[in-house]
Amino acid sequence: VIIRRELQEAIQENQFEAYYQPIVDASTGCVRSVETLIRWHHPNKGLVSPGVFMPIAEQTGQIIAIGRWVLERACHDIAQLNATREDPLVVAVNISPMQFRRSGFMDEIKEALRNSGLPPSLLELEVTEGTLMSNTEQAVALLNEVRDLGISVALDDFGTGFSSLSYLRDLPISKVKLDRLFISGISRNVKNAAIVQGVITMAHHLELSVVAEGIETKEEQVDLQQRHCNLLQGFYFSKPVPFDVLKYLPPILT
Ligand code: G
Ligand code: G
Ligand code: NA
Ligand code: MN
Repeated sequence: VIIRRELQEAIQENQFEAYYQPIVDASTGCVRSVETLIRWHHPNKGLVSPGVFMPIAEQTGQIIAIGRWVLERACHDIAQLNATREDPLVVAVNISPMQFRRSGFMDEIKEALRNSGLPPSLLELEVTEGTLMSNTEQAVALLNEVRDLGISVALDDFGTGFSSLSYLRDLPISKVKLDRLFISGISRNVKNAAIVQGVITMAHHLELSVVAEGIETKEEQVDLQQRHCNLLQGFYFSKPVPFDVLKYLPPILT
């Protein structure tokens, strides 16, 4: 098992690495943004998935230090990459529930932007329904503050948690990320297709853009394009890659 001490060492000895997964414009294949996904190079166990250690870090509170590291790293990397690009990339960072609820969170964001020089309009926060559920009033206030800074917010894993349609109506978000649970094999599953089409139509009427996660095949890409989904993400275009690989990815992925 992974224990607190190992995570403490990981934090102190810089065993984490930020990977980035491209998100493309559905109609052009242009890479518009990247989602930051943390990886842990464990000294003996090799690469450990965040699905394994992030829940533990959330319990121990170590998520705060790890989350701050990710935010700093992601802003720094993408600001650096943007200096070499014509069209700047947006960088999306996953925010855990505890991170989001903590009082120092806004200051951490401002600090990361200041340190990196990344414009706020190029930062996007990914939060899940669960993160917003616990304290809606406080969540709305914080999301407003984030938006006032010019940072955008995406509702992640949409449809898998305790989805509430009032979130789509009331929260100052700009994007909905459809969980890959609904995308996988969409052309053979009429129920998934119905849900996906419904969410896309509804989101567009609410002036939200839609990202389909977990695109793994050409068939899924074409299906989502035909449904006018705005953005696509998944192994079909690229797996999450280290920064040194991201730098050399082609600007269009089709
Ligand atoms: O990349 P993937 O297996 O590898 O990620 C597994 C889970 O870990 C996903 O739910 C993802 O949102 C989460 N995750 C990955 N990186 C981060 C991060 O930097 N912060 C938070 N809070 N979660 C992350
Ligand atoms: O919870 P969140 O949506 O942040 O998690 C993203 C997770 O999805 C990461 O673990 C990432 O590696 C994974 N992922 C990204 N694209 C694909 C895909 O096309 N197929 C599968 N199976 N997983 C994917
Ligand atoms: Na995410
Ligand atoms: Mn997701």
